[in-house]
This record gives sequence, structure tokens and C-alpha cells, in this order.
Amino acid sequence: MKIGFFDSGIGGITVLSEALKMLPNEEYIYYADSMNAPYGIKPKEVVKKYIYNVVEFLVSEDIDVLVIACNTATSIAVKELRKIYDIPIIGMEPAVKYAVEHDKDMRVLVTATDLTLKEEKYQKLVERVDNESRVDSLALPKLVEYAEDFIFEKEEVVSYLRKQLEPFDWSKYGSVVLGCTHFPYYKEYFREILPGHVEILDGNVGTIRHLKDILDKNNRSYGSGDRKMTFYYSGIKDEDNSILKKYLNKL
Ligand code: DGN
Repeated sequence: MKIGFFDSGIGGITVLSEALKMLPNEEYIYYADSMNAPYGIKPKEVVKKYIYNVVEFLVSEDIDVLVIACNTATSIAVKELRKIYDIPIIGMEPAVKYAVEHDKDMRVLVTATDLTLKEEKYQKLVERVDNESRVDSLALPKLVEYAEDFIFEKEEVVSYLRKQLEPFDWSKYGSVVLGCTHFPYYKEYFREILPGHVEILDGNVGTIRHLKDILDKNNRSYGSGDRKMTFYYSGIKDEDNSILKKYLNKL
């Protein structure tokens, strides 16, 4: 089974790492569009063009299934891509439904990119599941920049995060949703700042479970091959997968 993954950059590696645990014996091709990152603060039509280029490339590599390991790209393009290509396409969705249902009386803070939060897909999701107006949102664009620049220095990142999270009355919140695939790199920093009762949720495991379900439903065979990994960096092949390994080691 050849599984294509892509993200505006290296955020989708946090999703890929779950796939490697649950589906270890597949052929993976990961495309980080890092030269065009970040997607989350650019005009939608520009980002759409980037996405179509990447997907066209991955499909030309004969992938059997595509994982859009990027909330922003999913929000903007998943519907149209599914109309164009006849392979299964799996997208990301912030775990808002789970968060709202899980903790009945508490508020939920969804963190993501500006573009994800502004998009109709997200607005509709909140409308559907948040009947009591308990969901708030917060864009954290700098975390994407930090991750792309391989900045993991605790003090710098924690001080940015602290500033962003400080205005909230955490006694009212039950969970924080990480609605951008770059954010799980910093999960331990969120944990350090937030009080213990606040759960930190991401959609990565759920996405890979969904991938498995889709493969089963489509009668696609998996699990019998050897693991193979190819990593592209905006069209350039990373011959020894050094970028990929560097980030996988951070998880
Ligand atoms: N990792 C992407 C996401 O999940 O939305 C976005 C990163 C970006 O380009 N801003």
C-alpha cells in the first residue's frame, strides 16, 4: 500500500508518526511544502494552488490513498480534491466534537491557524456540535514558524505560549484542542503551562484510525509489505530522509 502524506511543512510528521505505529509495514511518501509554508496566514486562493500542485505530484507517484495531514489544507480543499481524484482522501478535523461532548459543563479552547478558524468548514463544525456556546478559539501562528525553523528551546516557546494562554480563566476550561498538526511538537509545553484538569487533545490518532477504516471499507490490503519511506521537501527529494528523522526524533 502506497500512502501519500502532505502538509504545508513538517507538521504532518506528527500524524505520520501515528501511522508508523498503527500501520508499520507500508510504503509512505511524505511531501512537506515547506518552501511555501506557512499556509495558515496566506490568501486562500494562493494556498489552493500550492495544494493542487502537491496533490498532483503525489497522485503522479501512484499513491493508493492520500492523507492531508494539515488542518488548513483540509479546510480549504478536501471537498474539491475528493471530486477530482478517485483515490480515498483522508483529512484532518479538530477534535471539537469529542471535546464538547466529553466535558459537559466546561469550556473548550480550539487552537489552530487563522485560516482554519476562519474557514466555513470549522464554523459549521462548531455550529453543529456547540449548542451551548462553550467553544472559544485562538490562532497560534508562531508555533508553526517555530516548528518549521526547528526551534524547540523551552524558554522561548514557553514564554510565547504563556502570553497567549494567560488571558483565559482556566477554571472554566476542560480542554484545549490542538487543531494544527504543527502543535503536537509542543504538547509538553502546553502541559507545563495549563492546569492539570485541562485535557490537551489532538486528532492524530483518530485520523489514522479513520485511515485504517477507509482502507478496510475499500478492501485495500495492507500490512504485508516492507516499510519504505520517501520524503520530499517542496519537490526536492531528501535522499537520506535526514529532515524526516530529525523531526520524528522530536516526538
Ligand atoms: N500544519 C498545518 C495545519 O494543520 O493547519 C498548518 C501550518 C501552516 O501552514 N500554517
